[in-house]
Amino acid sequence: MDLIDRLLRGDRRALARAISQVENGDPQARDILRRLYSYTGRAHIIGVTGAPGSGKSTLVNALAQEYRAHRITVGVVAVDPTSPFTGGALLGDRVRMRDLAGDTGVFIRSMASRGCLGGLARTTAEVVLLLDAAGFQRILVETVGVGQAEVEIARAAHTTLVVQAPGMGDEVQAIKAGILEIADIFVINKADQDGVERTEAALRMTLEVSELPSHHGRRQTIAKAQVPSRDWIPPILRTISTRREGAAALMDAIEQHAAYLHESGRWREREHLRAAFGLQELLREELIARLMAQLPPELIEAQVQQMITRTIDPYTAVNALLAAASPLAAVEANK
Ligand SMILES: Nc1nc2c(ncn2[C@@H]2O[C@H](COP(=O)(O)OP(=O)(O)O)[C@@H](O)[C@H]2O)c(=O)[nH]1
Ligand SMILES: [Mg+2]
Repeated sequence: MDLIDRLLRGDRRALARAISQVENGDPQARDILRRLYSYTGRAHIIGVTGAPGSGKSTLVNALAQEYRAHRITVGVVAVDPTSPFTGGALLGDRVRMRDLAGDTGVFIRSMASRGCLGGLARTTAEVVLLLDAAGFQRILVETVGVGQAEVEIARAAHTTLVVQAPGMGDEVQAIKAGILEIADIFVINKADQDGVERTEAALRMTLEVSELPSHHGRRQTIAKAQVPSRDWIPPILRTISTRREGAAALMDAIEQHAAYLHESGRWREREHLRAAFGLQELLREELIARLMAQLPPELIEAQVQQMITRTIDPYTAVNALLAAASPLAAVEANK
């Protein structure tokens, strides 16, 4: 039986191998993803984002156990910026290993954020596809919550959890622009620690009067209460992940969000966005790769040299390179 068939039957070794191939940018990976794509689209993808140390890994572990208690299978992708590519698992991962060891209904993969060929967001999305094809019903994606790639990964989820912890400095600061807009559920973890009330109050205040851009380019202040009732209002939940407290309520909220997405038609909308975004990314990458394959490095260097001496401007340089590459590419995009 080949790798694809084994992976579709949930064979863990086949899945692990396919993931490695995706991470390493193996030429076979693309073929695997091509053949598996029609078997994907069944999993509920849940992004978990927040500052380092807020307890995301511990929370994911607690959630995974909660799902397993309900016989729901779980795949976990942890995007870890600190561990080296082949490196050792962090504390959170070791805790996960211990609690979930030997359970075939769980599959955990930590990925280093540096060294991924083809970009972190795409590699993560591809690993999620593999877990989806392997039949995992929920896929938890843990990211750090800083930087554009992290926001993109969270955006690729159906449901995004934003995790905060008390006593981690300026709470309002932690709720960065962009994070607020991607949050479907807020989790205040470490609810056993001092300052949990203050953290929640700060979060509520930010949510109640949140600034949203209007359609006319002006910024408009609207109260969340004015949002039509069919819309989802992100709940704020407290957890103590180290004791698994609040995990059941969090799982319920996630399931409610999935139900909301289906009933409101938003699931379809998100799938449409995900597909359109994925297509655009791939197209961009593919175009660049094909273009670079056609252009001699000396020609590019010559443009750079002329730019340095201000003999030409970058726009003219780009046009010259595109003209040299192919008749199709020579057509200026904005003419
Ligand atoms: N007191 C307390 N500590 C927690 C809780 N959740 C996680 N931690 C601890 O916080 C530290 C960081 O947790 P981790 O899950 O690795 O955070 P991450 O960096 O966001 O993934 C670890 O020492 C955890 O044991 C909690 O609910 N209460
Ligand atoms: Mg972690």
